[in-house]
Amino acid sequence: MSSVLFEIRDQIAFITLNRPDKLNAFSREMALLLQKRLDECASLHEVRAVYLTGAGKAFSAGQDLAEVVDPNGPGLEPILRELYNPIVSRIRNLPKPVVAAVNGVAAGAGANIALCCDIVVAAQSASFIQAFSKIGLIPDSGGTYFLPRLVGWQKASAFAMLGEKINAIEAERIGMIYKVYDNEEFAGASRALTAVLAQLPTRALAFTKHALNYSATNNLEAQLLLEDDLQQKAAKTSDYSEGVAAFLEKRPAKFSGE
Ligand code: LHQ
Repeated sequence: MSSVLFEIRDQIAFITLNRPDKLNAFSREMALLLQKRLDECASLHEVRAVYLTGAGKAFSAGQDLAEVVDPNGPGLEPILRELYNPIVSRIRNLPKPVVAAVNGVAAGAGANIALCCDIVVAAQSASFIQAFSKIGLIPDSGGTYFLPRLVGWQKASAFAMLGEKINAIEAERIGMIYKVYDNEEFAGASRALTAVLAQLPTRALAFTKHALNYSATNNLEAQLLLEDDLQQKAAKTSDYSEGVAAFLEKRPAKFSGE
C-alpha cells in the first residue's frame, strides 16, 4: 500500500497521508511522494481543488523520528531542504486551493504542513502540537512564518516554546484554522467545502492566493499594484465573463476554471 493515496474525483484531488500505524509520520518516501502528487495537482488541468487529509486517527505526527536516528537512514541534515521546504513551497505556489482536512492529531511538521494550506478545517477531536521543543528542535516547515501571522506573536511564541496540545475548538477560536466540524459530520462537510471551491473560478482563486502570499511581506503600495495587475489578469478569464453575464441574467454562474 502506498504511503500517499491519490485519487481524482469531480475535479478534486484527494491526497491521503497513509501510514496510519505510525500516525502518518513522514518517512522520506512519504514526503517525496507527497511532493510528486502536489506537482501532479499543479499540472493536471482537471484538478481544480486539493483535499489533504490523513488515514486512520491522525493527520500526521510529523517527521518519523525512528527514521531520523536510523544510522542507515537519510540523516537529519538534508531533511528540511529536500523534504519539507519543497512541500510547503509547492502548497503555497500551487495555483489551486488546498484544503487541509485535519482528521486527528497534527504534530511537528505535520501541524505546519496543515497550517500552510489555504483553508484548514478540523474534526472536533483533532489537535495541533508544535512538538519541536519537546525534542530540542525549532518549529520548521514554515511554522515560524505562518504561526505568528495566524495567531499573533504572543500565542505563536507560547505554542512554539511550550509545545502544548491545542485542541481544534481553541484553534478555531483564535483564528489558527477556519472551522471545526463535529466528528460525525467532518468527512462530509470538509469534502463539501472542497467541492464548492472546485466549482469556483479557479484562476481567480489562484490570483487571490498569489496576492495573499505577497501580502505577508509587501507594503501597501506594492500590494495595491499587485492587486491591479492580478485583477486585470482575472478580468481576461472566461470565468469573469461568465460571472458577470450570470449576474446580469439572474442565473447561477457555471464556471469552467478558464
Ligand atoms: C511515531 C511518531 C513519530 C515515529 C507517533 N515518529 N513514530 C525536522 C528536522 C529534523 C528532524 C526531525 O524532524 C523534523 C520535523 C518534525 O516533524 S519534528 C517533530 C516530530 N514529531 C514529534 O515529535 C511528535 C511525536 N509524537 C508524539 O508526540 C505523539 O505520538 C502524538 C502526540 C503525536 C500522539 O500521541 P498518542 O496519540 O499518544 O500516540 P502514540 O504516541 O502512542 O503513537 C502511536 C504510534 O505512532 C507509536 O508507535 P507504537 O509502535 O508504539 O504503537 C508511536 O511511536 C508512533 N509515532 N509519532 N513522529
